[in-house]
Amino acid sequence: MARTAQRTCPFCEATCGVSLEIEEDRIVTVRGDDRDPFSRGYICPKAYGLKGLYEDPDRLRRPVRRVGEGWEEISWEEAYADVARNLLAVRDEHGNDAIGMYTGNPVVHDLGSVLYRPVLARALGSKNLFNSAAIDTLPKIVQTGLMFGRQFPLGVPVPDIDRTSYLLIVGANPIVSHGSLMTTPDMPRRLEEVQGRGGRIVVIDPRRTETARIADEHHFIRPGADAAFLLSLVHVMFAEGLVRLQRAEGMVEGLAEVRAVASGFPPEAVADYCGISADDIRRLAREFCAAPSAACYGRLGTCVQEFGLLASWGCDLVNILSGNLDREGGVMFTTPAAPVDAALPRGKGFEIARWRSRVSGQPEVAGLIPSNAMCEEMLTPGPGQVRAMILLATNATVSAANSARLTEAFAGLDYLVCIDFYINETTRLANVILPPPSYVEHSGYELALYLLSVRDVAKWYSEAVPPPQGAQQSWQILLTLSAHLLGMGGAPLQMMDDFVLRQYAQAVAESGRYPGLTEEEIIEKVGAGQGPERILDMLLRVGPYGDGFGRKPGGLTLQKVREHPHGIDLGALKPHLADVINTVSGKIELAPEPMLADLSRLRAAMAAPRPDLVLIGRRDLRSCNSFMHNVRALVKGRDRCTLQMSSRDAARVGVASGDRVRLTSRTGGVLVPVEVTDDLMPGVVSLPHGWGHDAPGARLSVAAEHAGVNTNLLTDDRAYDVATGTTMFNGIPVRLERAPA
Ligand SMILES: Nc1nc2c(c(=O)[nH]1)N[C@H]1C(S)=C(S)[C@@H](COP(=O)(O)OP(=O)(O)OC[C@H]3O[C@@H](n4cnc5c(=O)[nH]c(N)nc54)[C@H](O)[C@@H]3O)O[C@H]1N2
Ligand SMILES: Nc1nc2c(c(=O)[nH]1)N[C@H]1C(S)=C(S)[C@@H](COP(=O)(O)OP(=O)(O)OC[C@H]3O[C@@H](n4cnc5c(=O)[nH]c(N)nc54)[C@H](O)[C@@H]3O)O[C@H]1N2
Ligand code: SF4
Ligand SMILES: [Mo]
Repeated sequence: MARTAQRTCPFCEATCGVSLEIEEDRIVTVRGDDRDPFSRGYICPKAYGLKGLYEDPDRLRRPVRRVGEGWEEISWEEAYADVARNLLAVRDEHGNDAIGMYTGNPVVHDLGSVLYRPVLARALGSKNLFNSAAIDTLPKIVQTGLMFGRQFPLGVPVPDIDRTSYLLIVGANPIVSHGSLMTTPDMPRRLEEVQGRGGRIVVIDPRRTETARIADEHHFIRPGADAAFLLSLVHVMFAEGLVRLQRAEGMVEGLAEVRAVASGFPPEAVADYCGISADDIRRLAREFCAAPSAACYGRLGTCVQEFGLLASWGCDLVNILSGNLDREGGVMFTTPAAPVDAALPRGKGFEIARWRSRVSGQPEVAGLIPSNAMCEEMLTPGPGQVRAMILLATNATVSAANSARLTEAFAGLDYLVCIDFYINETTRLANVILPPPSYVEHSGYELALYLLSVRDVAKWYSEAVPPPQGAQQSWQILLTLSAHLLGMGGAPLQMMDDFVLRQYAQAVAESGRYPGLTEEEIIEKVGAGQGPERILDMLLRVGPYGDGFGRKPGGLTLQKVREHPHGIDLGALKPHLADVINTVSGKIELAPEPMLADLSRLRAAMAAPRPDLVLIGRRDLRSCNSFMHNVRALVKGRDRCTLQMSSRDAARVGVASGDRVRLTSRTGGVLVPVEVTDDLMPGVVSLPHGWGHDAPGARLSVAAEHAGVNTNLLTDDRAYDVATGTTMFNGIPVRLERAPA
């Protein structure tokens, strides 16, 4: 008997609704869910990966332990005992900081990991916590934290894409990535609708991207020059009297400082450095300010580069000073149905560098150490050296900078445990791998992504297919490890879980959202159960649309959300600036000290000689970072792991499409085929990340046939945005030569 199951697609941040047709426990079809009010039936080819991953014979179903060059399957009891014994031994001998943890990108889609990773982090009590947000988002975390005083991501304003009349996209490629820090299903159609309403889309990118192709206007920019470009827009806004604060009127601090800074960035002074003419910069500033509503949106191109903090700052200065903050069609703060901040400690302001990393003194940000410091923390001997790691859903030796050194570091650990379902380039180095079931085998809610959603929505999905007998869901894995680290390895999981629920309930009660709401009342009303559902129910009920535990009859509960398997639309973004601002001054801080302090570095770079050739990244519609290349339907066809370069650079080096070149940087080299295209700015070459599936000992039979090369052999753990410690994935100086025949 065929049945259908609905869920959201977990392969990017867009949260498209998917409808799966299932017979017995076989997935027959994967379709866009036409009844999902948010995604309106749209899906991209990656959604098919739900079936591909589920069926993949290479995917682990049971824990494995490394024995010599091979692996043995072990029971969950044995696996937990092995991990506990070894981690505790490291901790007993070397202290808490000797165990590090690194959390990768897929965790954001797994409610169990979102809610129970913090439990494990607390149980570890280590300073060495790393995270893929510390790879792709630190500048945004710091910038919005300092300006708006909110913990990430609650202070990130998202473009109101459904109502905007002008979208300035700086260093993002939403036609392919489908958006990031802007949860937007059905992205291609939503962008088309901007233009359909008579709006304009302008793209600033060193590559003429798929988004640039559909845009009204595209300008190449030299990698890393965005901060100067954006400050120059601000310059024009002041110089021409275009500054209008609108909703932010009376709510800003530091306007005079920003004016003084911007006065140093007239278009004529930045044009050559950026590669955009002074006339164009002036015109763009005027058009942005003249539009009825406009949003400046920057993503990876403005974050993982030399001046990530300043570029992220520049984007929001443009938004605020043009009167587009908190404006319909501008950039707005969300009102998520399940507000995680209800369970966070309340305090004013945002601090960075409450401690620094041991070896190179990288600043702590939101409890995390920048990921580029991970290598040196493992490799540098001395008290506090990381000797064991927990890797949760990351293929770090492919996704983080300086892969060769990172591989050496992981291989040299006393113990490595990976929570992952593939034996890939990274997990092959593990002692034990603990596999959660595949996506279709668990239930969930896109808690984290709905915090950044361009409409307020709520959608719960149930398991589409039952997990195999004895499988452990992520939350169970994380909670069991936490119990062992807390010396409660023998305790029943229910007891541990009740304890976790109580902690969340206590935080919610103390948040004061509902005076009189106590921890006891919450615990009683969420009822019996286990795992993430009780915590989610609690957050929904205290959220802006919730039933307030009976105080707002008819409001949302998890039960009510469950009754709408296609999802519930809770409307467009709503202005509420005053509720969001949480700085110590109570105002938007336009000119925080870390930004001002970093300007001298920018000025020095503007005056310095420039490298002849720099490397940037590239995303592909059918890849999701590194982990879907073992799904045949998503890798067949022509080789995507090519080095794109302009015809001018190709002529200079004397290469043509199809030739192999040797590309080298400070850290390493790769041999890669060239693809000549005038979509690249001269002086810039582009290689996608997530490839290089030829590592010995990995078990990815399909991916190995399309191995490609690992671009992070070239990226450099010592090249980072100094203000935040963020790895520069874009703008790495490289050399190019023809490969010997
Ligand atoms: N040069 C360069 N490098 C980059 C980037 C770039 O633009 N350029 N982008 C960076 C960015 S933005 C990011 S976010 C990172 C991403 O890098 P990572 O966070 O390392 O993500 P993936 O490479 O996708 O690897 C995900 C891992 O999680 C496993 N996995 C998948 N789903 C699950 C699950 O549900 N549970 C568990 N436990 N495991 C799962 C997969 O098998 C795989 O091992 O890469 C970064 N690396
Ligand atoms: N299909 C697909 N979708 C994905 C992913 C994927 O791997 N595949 N990954 C997901 C993840 S983890 C993330 S974080 C998001 C990222 O989402 P996006 O940021 O939209 O994705 P990118 O393709 O990295 O876009 C960055 C753009 O910046 C440009 N760029 C590089 N350097 C500079 C610079 O110095 N200045 C400017 N202005 N531009 C520059 C690049 O050419 C590129 O077009 O995508 C998510 N969605
Ligand atoms: S756009 Fe993203 S969420 Fe939507 S189907 Fe594609 S990968 Fe999945
Ligand atoms: Mo990312």
